[in-house]
Amino acid sequence: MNSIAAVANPNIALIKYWGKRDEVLHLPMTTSLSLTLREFPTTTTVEPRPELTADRVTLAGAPASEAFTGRVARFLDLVRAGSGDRRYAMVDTANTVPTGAGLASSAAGFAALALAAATAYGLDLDPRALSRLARRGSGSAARSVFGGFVVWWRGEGVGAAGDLSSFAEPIDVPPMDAALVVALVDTREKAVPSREAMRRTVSTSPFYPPWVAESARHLDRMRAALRAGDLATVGEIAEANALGMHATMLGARPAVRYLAAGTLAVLDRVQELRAAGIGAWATMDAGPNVKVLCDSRDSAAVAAAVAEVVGAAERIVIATSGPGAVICGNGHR
Ligand code: 2P0
Repeated sequence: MNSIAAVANPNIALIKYWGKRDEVLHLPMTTSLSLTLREFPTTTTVEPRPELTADRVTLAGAPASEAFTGRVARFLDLVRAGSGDRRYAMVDTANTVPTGAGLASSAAGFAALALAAATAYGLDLDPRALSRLARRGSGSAARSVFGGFVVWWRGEGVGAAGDLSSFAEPIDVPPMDAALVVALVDTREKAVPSREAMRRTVSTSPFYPPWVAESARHLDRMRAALRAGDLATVGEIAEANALGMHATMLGARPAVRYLAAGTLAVLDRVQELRAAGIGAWATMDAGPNVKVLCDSRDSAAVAAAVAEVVGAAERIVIATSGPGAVICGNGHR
Protein backbone atom coordinates (compact mmCIF):
# COMPACT_ATOMS: atom_id res chain seq x y z
CA MET A 1 0.00 0.00 0.00
CA ASN A 2 1.26 3.46 -0.84
CA SER A 3 0.93 6.09 1.85
CA ILE A 4 1.95 9.69 1.32
CA ALA A 5 2.69 12.12 4.13
CA ALA A 6 2.86 15.89 3.76
CA VAL A 7 3.65 18.60 6.24
CA ALA A 8 2.37 22.18 6.21
CA ASN A 9 2.52 25.11 8.60
CA PRO A 10 -0.10 27.61 9.73
CA ASN A 11 -0.15 31.13 8.37
CA ILE A 12 -1.20 34.34 10.05
CA ALA A 13 -3.01 36.87 7.89
CA LEU A 14 -1.79 40.46 8.05
CA ILE A 15 -4.63 41.42 5.70
CA LYS A 16 -7.53 39.18 6.65
CA TYR A 17 -9.83 36.84 4.78
CA TRP A 18 -13.25 37.40 6.27
CA GLY A 19 -16.33 36.61 4.18
CA LYS A 20 -17.12 34.56 1.11
CA ARG A 21 -18.88 35.44 -2.12
CA ASP A 22 -19.27 31.74 -2.97
CA GLU A 23 -19.77 29.31 -0.09
CA VAL A 24 -19.25 26.13 -2.13
CA LEU A 25 -16.04 27.12 -3.88
CA HIS A 26 -14.75 29.19 -0.94
CA LEU A 27 -14.32 32.31 -3.03
CA PRO A 28 -13.42 35.20 -0.74
CA MET A 29 -14.77 38.74 -0.75
CA THR A 30 -11.27 40.17 -0.29
CA THR A 31 -7.69 39.45 -1.25
CA SER A 32 -5.68 38.50 1.84
CA LEU A 33 -1.97 38.55 2.67
CA SER A 34 -0.23 36.34 5.20
CA LEU A 35 3.01 35.11 6.69
CA THR A 36 3.52 31.35 6.84
CA LEU A 37 5.10 30.29 10.13
CA ARG A 38 7.94 27.91 10.88
CA GLU A 39 6.12 26.74 14.03
CA PHE A 40 3.11 24.45 14.66
CA PRO A 41 3.41 22.08 11.66
CA THR A 42 0.61 19.67 10.79
CA THR A 43 1.49 16.30 9.27
CA THR A 44 -1.15 14.51 7.22
CA THR A 45 -0.90 11.02 5.77
CA VAL A 46 -3.16 9.72 3.00
CA GLU A 47 -3.28 6.07 2.02
CA PRO A 48 -5.86 5.04 -0.61
CA ARG A 49 -6.90 1.40 -0.11
CA PRO A 50 -9.08 -0.70 -2.42
CA GLU A 51 -10.82 -2.63 0.36
CA LEU A 52 -12.23 0.41 2.19
CA THR A 53 -15.93 1.22 1.83
CA ALA A 54 -15.57 4.73 3.30
CA ASP A 55 -12.78 7.14 4.20
CA ARG A 56 -11.32 6.49 7.65
CA VAL A 57 -10.03 9.60 9.39
CA THR A 58 -7.96 9.80 12.57
CA LEU A 59 -6.49 12.71 14.50
CA ALA A 60 -3.03 11.64 15.66
CA GLY A 61 -4.26 8.05 15.65
CA ALA A 62 -7.59 8.60 17.45
CA PRO A 63 -10.87 8.38 15.48
CA ALA A 64 -12.00 11.82 14.27
CA SER A 65 -15.51 13.22 14.85
CA GLU A 66 -18.22 12.48 12.30
CA ALA A 67 -18.25 16.16 11.28
CA PHE A 68 -14.50 16.29 10.63
CA THR A 69 -14.52 12.92 8.86
CA GLY A 70 -17.31 14.22 6.60
CA ARG A 71 -15.36 17.36 5.78
CA VAL A 72 -12.27 15.34 4.86
CA ALA A 73 -14.35 12.87 2.82
CA ARG A 74 -15.98 15.69 0.83
CA PHE A 75 -12.52 17.09 0.14
CA LEU A 76 -11.25 13.68 -1.00
CA ASP A 77 -14.29 13.42 -3.29
CA LEU A 78 -12.88 16.41 -5.19
CA VAL A 79 -9.51 14.68 -5.50
CA ARG A 80 -11.15 11.40 -6.60
CA ALA A 81 -13.27 13.25 -9.17
CA GLY A 82 -10.10 14.84 -10.58
CA SER A 83 -8.06 11.65 -10.69
CA GLY A 84 -10.65 9.03 -11.62
CA ASP A 85 -9.30 6.86 -8.78
CA ARG A 86 -12.36 5.91 -6.72
CA ARG A 87 -10.61 4.27 -3.76
CA TYR A 88 -11.36 5.48 -0.26
CA ALA A 89 -8.44 6.35 1.98
CA MET A 90 -7.03 6.15 5.47
CA VAL A 91 -6.21 9.67 6.56
CA ASP A 92 -4.34 10.67 9.68
CA THR A 93 -3.68 14.26 10.62
CA ALA A 94 -1.53 15.37 13.54
CA ASN A 95 -1.61 19.01 14.64
CA THR A 96 0.91 20.65 16.89
CA VAL A 97 -1.25 23.74 17.33
CA PRO A 98 -4.29 23.94 19.64
CA THR A 99 -7.29 23.08 17.46
CA GLY A 100 -10.04 25.65 17.01
CA ALA A 101 -8.36 28.47 18.89
CA GLY A 102 -7.96 30.94 16.04
CA LEU A 103 -4.44 29.73 15.32
CA ALA A 104 -5.19 28.46 11.85
CA SER A 105 -5.01 24.71 12.45
CA SER A 106 -7.36 24.21 9.49
CA ALA A 107 -5.03 26.17 7.19
CA ALA A 108 -2.05 23.92 7.89
CA GLY A 109 -4.27 20.81 7.95
CA PHE A 110 -5.95 21.32 4.60
CA ALA A 111 -2.74 22.46 2.92
CA ALA A 112 -1.05 19.24 4.07
CA LEU A 113 -4.11 17.17 3.12
CA ALA A 114 -4.28 18.76 -0.34
CA LEU A 115 -0.64 17.97 -1.07
CA ALA A 116 -0.71 14.45 0.40
CA ALA A 117 -4.00 13.55 -1.33
CA ALA A 118 -3.06 15.07 -4.70
CA THR A 119 0.19 13.06 -4.60
CA ALA A 120 -1.38 9.83 -3.35
CA TYR A 121 -4.09 9.95 -6.04
CA GLY A 122 -1.66 10.93 -8.80
CA LEU A 123 -3.06 14.39 -9.55
CA ASP A 124 -0.39 16.40 -11.30
CA LEU A 125 -1.00 19.92 -9.96
CA ASP A 126 1.20 22.96 -10.28
CA PRO A 127 1.53 25.07 -7.10
CA ARG A 128 -1.23 27.45 -8.15
CA ALA A 129 -3.66 24.58 -8.79
CA LEU A 130 -2.63 23.01 -5.49
CA SER A 131 -3.50 26.24 -3.67
CA ARG A 132 -6.91 26.28 -5.39
CA LEU A 133 -7.49 22.71 -4.25
CA ALA A 134 -6.42 23.53 -0.66
CA ARG A 135 -8.83 26.49 -0.74
CA ARG A 136 -11.71 24.06 -1.21
CA GLY A 137 -10.89 22.48 2.17
CA SER A 138 -10.50 25.75 4.05
CA GLY A 139 -10.03 29.15 2.46
CA SER A 140 -6.94 30.11 4.42
CA ALA A 141 -5.29 26.76 3.53
CA ALA A 142 -4.64 28.16 0.03
CA ARG A 143 -1.99 30.40 1.62
CA SER A 144 -0.23 27.66 3.64
CA VAL A 145 0.77 25.91 0.40
CA PHE A 146 3.53 28.54 0.16
CA GLY A 147 6.18 29.83 2.55
CA GLY A 148 7.00 33.36 3.66
CA PHE A 149 4.73 36.25 2.66
CA VAL A 150 1.84 35.02 0.55
CA VAL A 151 -1.07 36.71 -1.21
CA TRP A 152 -4.38 34.93 -1.88
CA TRP A 153 -6.19 36.72 -4.69
CA ARG A 154 -9.93 37.08 -4.38
CA GLY A 155 -10.24 36.51 -8.12
CA GLU A 156 -13.14 37.66 -10.24
CA GLY A 157 -16.59 36.25 -10.75
CA VAL A 158 -18.23 33.16 -9.35
CA GLY A 159 -18.38 29.56 -10.57
CA ALA A 160 -15.55 28.31 -12.79
CA ALA A 161 -14.18 31.79 -13.51
CA GLY A 162 -13.95 32.54 -9.81
CA ASP A 163 -12.43 29.14 -9.08
CA LEU A 164 -9.65 29.64 -11.65
CA SER A 165 -8.82 33.19 -10.61
CA SER A 166 -8.77 32.76 -6.82
CA PHE A 167 -5.38 31.27 -5.97
CA ALA A 168 -2.46 32.00 -3.67
CA GLU A 169 1.12 32.75 -4.59
CA PRO A 170 4.25 33.83 -2.74
CA ILE A 171 5.12 37.51 -2.77
CA ASP A 172 8.57 38.20 -4.10
CA VAL A 173 9.90 40.71 -1.58
CA PRO A 174 13.27 41.17 0.08
CA PRO A 175 13.51 39.01 3.22
CA MET A 176 12.26 40.83 6.31
CA ASP A 177 13.56 39.86 9.73
CA ALA A 178 10.13 39.81 11.32
CA ALA A 179 8.72 37.70 14.14
CA LEU A 180 5.19 37.05 15.35
CA VAL A 181 4.98 36.70 19.11
CA VAL A 182 1.94 34.51 19.72
CA ALA A 183 0.20 35.18 23.04
CA LEU A 184 -2.08 32.30 24.01
CA VAL A 185 -4.81 34.08 25.93
CA ASP A 186 -7.16 31.09 25.82
CA THR A 187 -6.74 27.83 23.87
CA ARG A 188 -10.24 26.41 24.32
CA GLU A 189 -12.29 25.71 21.20
CA LYS A 190 -14.14 28.83 20.08
CA ALA A 191 -17.89 29.20 20.65
CA VAL A 192 -18.75 30.31 17.10
CA PRO A 193 -16.96 28.56 14.20
CA SER A 194 -15.35 31.07 11.85
CA ARG A 195 -17.42 29.82 8.93
CA GLU A 196 -20.68 30.70 10.68
CA ALA A 197 -19.23 33.96 12.02
CA MET A 198 -18.18 35.06 8.52
CA ARG A 199 -21.61 34.27 7.12
CA ARG A 200 -23.34 36.24 9.86
CA THR A 201 -20.99 39.20 9.38
CA VAL A 202 -21.47 39.35 5.61
CA SER A 203 -25.24 39.13 5.83
CA THR A 204 -25.95 41.41 8.81
CA SER A 205 -23.09 43.80 9.65
CA PRO A 206 -23.43 47.39 8.40
CA PHE A 207 -19.67 47.75 8.94
CA TYR A 208 -18.77 44.97 6.52
CA PRO A 209 -18.87 46.78 3.14
CA PRO A 210 -16.64 49.66 4.33
CA TRP A 211 -14.10 47.17 5.71
CA VAL A 212 -14.02 45.34 2.35
CA ALA A 213 -13.31 48.65 0.58
CA GLU A 214 -10.65 49.60 3.13
CA SER A 215 -9.04 46.19 2.83
CA ALA A 216 -8.27 46.75 -0.87
CA ARG A 217 -6.43 49.95 0.04
CA HIS A 218 -4.63 48.14 2.88
CA LEU A 219 -3.44 45.52 0.40
CA ASP A 220 -1.87 48.02 -2.00
CA ARG A 221 -0.17 49.91 0.81
CA MET A 222 1.10 46.77 2.52
CA ARG A 223 2.58 45.34 -0.67
CA ALA A 224 4.45 48.61 -1.20
CA ALA A 225 5.64 48.56 2.43
CA LEU A 226 6.86 44.97 2.07
CA ARG A 227 8.78 45.88 -1.07
CA ALA A 228 10.34 48.78 0.81
CA GLY A 229 11.19 46.62 3.85
CA ASP A 230 9.13 49.02 6.00
CA LEU A 231 8.04 46.87 8.95
CA ALA A 232 6.42 49.78 10.83
CA THR A 233 3.99 50.45 7.99
CA VAL A 234 3.30 46.72 7.55
CA GLY A 235 2.51 46.51 11.27
CA GLU A 236 0.28 49.58 11.37
CA ILE A 237 -1.76 48.32 8.42
CA ALA A 238 -1.99 44.78 9.85
CA GLU A 239 -3.31 46.08 13.17
CA ALA A 240 -5.82 48.39 11.49
CA ASN A 241 -7.04 45.60 9.21
CA ALA A 242 -7.52 43.17 12.11
CA LEU A 243 -9.28 45.68 14.37
CA GLY A 244 -11.51 46.59 11.44
CA MET A 245 -12.37 42.93 10.86
CA HIS A 246 -13.34 42.53 14.51
CA ALA A 247 -15.41 45.72 14.27
CA THR A 248 -17.38 44.14 11.41
CA MET A 249 -18.13 41.16 13.68
CA LEU A 250 -19.22 43.38 16.56
CA GLY A 251 -21.67 44.97 14.14
CA ALA A 252 -23.19 41.60 13.17
CA ARG A 253 -26.51 40.49 14.67
CA PRO A 254 -26.22 38.52 16.82
CA ALA A 255 -22.79 40.05 17.41
CA VAL A 256 -19.71 37.85 17.17
CA ARG A 257 -17.06 38.75 19.72
CA TYR A 258 -13.83 36.79 19.83
CA LEU A 259 -11.89 39.47 21.70
CA ALA A 260 -11.75 38.64 25.40
CA ALA A 261 -10.56 40.58 28.45
CA GLY A 262 -7.16 38.92 28.13
CA THR A 263 -6.98 40.02 24.47
CA LEU A 264 -7.52 43.65 25.44
CA ALA A 265 -4.88 43.39 28.17
CA VAL A 266 -2.35 42.26 25.54
CA LEU A 267 -3.43 45.09 23.23
CA ASP A 268 -2.79 47.57 26.06
CA ARG A 269 0.67 46.12 26.54
CA VAL A 270 1.42 46.39 22.81
CA GLN A 271 0.49 50.08 22.95
CA GLU A 272 2.79 50.53 25.95
CA LEU A 273 5.62 48.86 24.03
CA ARG A 274 5.14 51.30 21.17
CA ALA A 275 5.05 54.24 23.56
CA ALA A 276 8.39 52.97 24.90
CA GLY A 277 9.83 52.99 21.39
CA ILE A 278 9.60 49.26 20.56
CA GLY A 279 7.92 48.51 17.22
CA ALA A 280 5.10 46.04 17.97
CA TRP A 281 1.72 45.64 16.27
CA ALA A 282 -1.12 43.22 17.08
CA THR A 283 -3.34 41.03 14.97
CA MET A 284 -6.16 38.70 16.09
CA ASP A 285 -8.05 36.00 14.20
CA ALA A 286 -11.23 34.06 14.98
CA GLY A 287 -10.29 33.72 18.64
CA PRO A 288 -8.94 35.65 21.62
CA ASN A 289 -5.25 34.98 21.01
CA VAL A 290 -2.98 37.79 19.89
CA LYS A 291 -0.07 37.66 17.48
CA VAL A 292 2.33 40.55 17.86
CA LEU A 293 4.38 41.49 14.81
CA CYS A 294 7.82 42.88 15.58
CA ASP A 295 11.41 42.91 14.41
CA SER A 296 13.12 39.61 15.30
CA ARG A 297 15.69 41.54 17.34
CA ASP A 298 12.86 42.83 19.58
CA SER A 299 11.02 39.51 19.86
CA ALA A 300 12.51 38.48 23.23
CA ALA A 301 11.64 41.87 24.79
CA VAL A 302 8.13 41.76 23.30
CA ALA A 303 7.64 38.17 24.49
CA ALA A 304 8.74 39.08 28.04
CA ALA A 305 6.40 42.09 28.15
CA VAL A 306 3.42 40.10 26.87
CA ALA A 307 4.19 37.12 29.16
CA GLU A 308 3.62 39.39 32.18
CA VAL A 309 0.09 40.02 30.94
CA VAL A 310 -0.90 36.46 30.02
CA GLY A 311 0.64 35.17 33.22
CA ALA A 312 3.04 32.47 32.07
CA ALA A 313 6.01 32.21 29.74
CA GLU A 314 4.69 28.91 28.30
CA ARG A 315 1.74 30.85 26.91
CA ILE A 316 4.09 32.68 24.55
CA VAL A 317 5.55 31.36 21.32
CA ILE A 318 7.96 33.35 19.20
CA ALA A 319 7.14 32.41 15.62
CA THR A 320 9.08 33.29 12.50
CA SER A 321 8.73 32.93 8.75
CA GLY A 322 8.57 29.34 7.55
CA PRO A 323 8.28 27.17 4.45
CA GLY A 324 5.33 26.01 2.38
CA ALA A 325 3.84 22.52 2.22
CA VAL A 326 6.17 19.63 1.36
CA ILE A 327 5.99 15.87 1.03
CA CYS A 328 7.75 14.34 4.02
CA GLY A 329 7.13 10.65 3.62
CA ASN A 330 6.39 8.09 0.96
CA GLY A 331 5.90 4.76 2.64
CA HIS A 332 5.18 1.34 1.21
CA ARG A 333 3.94 -1.30 3.63
C1 2P0 B 1 -7.60 34.62 7.94
N1 2P0 B 1 -9.45 33.60 9.26
O1 2P0 B 1 -7.39 35.35 6.96
C2 2P0 B 1 -8.92 34.77 8.64
C3 2P0 B 1 -8.89 35.81 9.71
C4 2P0 B 1 -9.91 33.86 10.59
C5 2P0 B 1 -9.78 35.31 10.80
O2 2P0 B 1 -9.19 32.34 7.47
O3 2P0 B 1 -14.66 28.74 6.00
O4 2P0 B 1 -10.87 28.37 8.47
O5 2P0 B 1 -12.77 27.13 5.97
O6 2P0 B 1 -12.79 29.07 4.40
O7 2P0 B 1 -10.03 29.50 6.37
C6 2P0 B 1 -10.38 31.32 9.17
O8 2P0 B 1 -11.18 30.84 8.20
O9 2P0 B 1 -12.49 29.43 6.86
C7 2P0 B 1 -9.64 32.45 8.58
P1 2P0 B 1 -13.21 28.55 5.75
P2 2P0 B 1 -11.04 29.42 7.44
O10 2P0 B 1 -6.72 33.85 8.36
